[in-house]
Amino acid sequence: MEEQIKQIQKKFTDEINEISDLKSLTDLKVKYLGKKGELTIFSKQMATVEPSLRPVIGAKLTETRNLIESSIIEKEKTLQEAKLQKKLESEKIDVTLPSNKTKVGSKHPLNRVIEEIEDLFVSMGYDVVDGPELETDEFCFERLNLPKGHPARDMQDSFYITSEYLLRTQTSAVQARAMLANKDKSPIRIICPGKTYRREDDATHSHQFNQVEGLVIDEDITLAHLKGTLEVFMRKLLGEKTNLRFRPSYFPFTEPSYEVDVSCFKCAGKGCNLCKQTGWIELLGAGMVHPNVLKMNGYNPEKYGGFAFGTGLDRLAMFKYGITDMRYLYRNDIRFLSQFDQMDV
Ligand code: FA5
Repeated sequence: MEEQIKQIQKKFTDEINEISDLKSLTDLKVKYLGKKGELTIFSKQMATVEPSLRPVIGAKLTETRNLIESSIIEKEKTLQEAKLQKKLESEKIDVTLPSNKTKVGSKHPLNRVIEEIEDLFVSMGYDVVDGPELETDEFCFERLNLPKGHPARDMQDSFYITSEYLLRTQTSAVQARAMLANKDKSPIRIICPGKTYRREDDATHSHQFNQVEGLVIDEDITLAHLKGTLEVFMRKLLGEKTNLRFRPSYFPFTEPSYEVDVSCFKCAGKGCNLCKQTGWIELLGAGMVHPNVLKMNGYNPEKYGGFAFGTGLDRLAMFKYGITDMRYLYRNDIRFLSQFDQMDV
């Protein structure tokens, strides 16, 4: 019997050496130590063993059981460690690997133009101010010398929300706000970029567009100041060789008023399809602030004068970047927008 126990022990040792996973180890444990396990069955046969041999056989059985149990515990530990090691290996992150490049966007052409203009005017001592897009009839028209029923209101087709509120058609609405807000009626030097809205929609007109307004109020302001300012403005933005042409025009809030054209930068004024063979492109409305506007907004026209101008930023962006249809600026088409990426480098 002792010999048989030895055989079991040897068989167990051979088998455990072959095992490489935890499931097989559990099966092996059941095979030898389970209720019907090989060693358990042997223990149950102790009753048949001659009494004088029982202590020796019993001791041998216990010794073998202990050996099997400790071998299984030992093996289990080894297998658990190997499993953990394998898991760690598979989850290892190489922090030195190059990462996937995340595509970052770039500045929208309109924002580029706005920022450039803001930088320029701030460098000349102007403040950048803001006004509401949902504006009152009072500020968009009345305080700009355009009372209700004035025929010049027809020049701007508007989106009215109620009879008193509308989406502003021009950033000129900020002129009256700035004058009224300036309680001590001291000189003013501001620009106001912002969104404007009109009922228009074609390749060069959008229902939503952007304007920038300029307003200067001070003593002894003349047309020469306006011309000089607009020359600096356009030359910095469109190129040092840009020339300006002032044509008489009409705006109710300025007197005299002008449409200001810039020399076509594509043909340098010679005439091409962009400027419709004229050599000039219309870009701005401007003029000397009307005395009625000064008076209505608390400034004494005997003491103060001023100039104002307003230009469409979308059109400026189109000319600056050679964009052929204004609606591209609002379509959010990545193929269009990504062309401006390289300008950031
Ligand atoms: C005005 O809006 C005046 N407020 C400008 C002004 C300010 C004159 C201060 C005198 C003193 P006008 O309607 O011409 O003027 O518009 C000015 C510019 O806005 C135009 O030259 C054009 O560039 C742009 N613009 C006008 N309508 C649209 C539109 N629907 N889509 C895109 N740009 C437009």
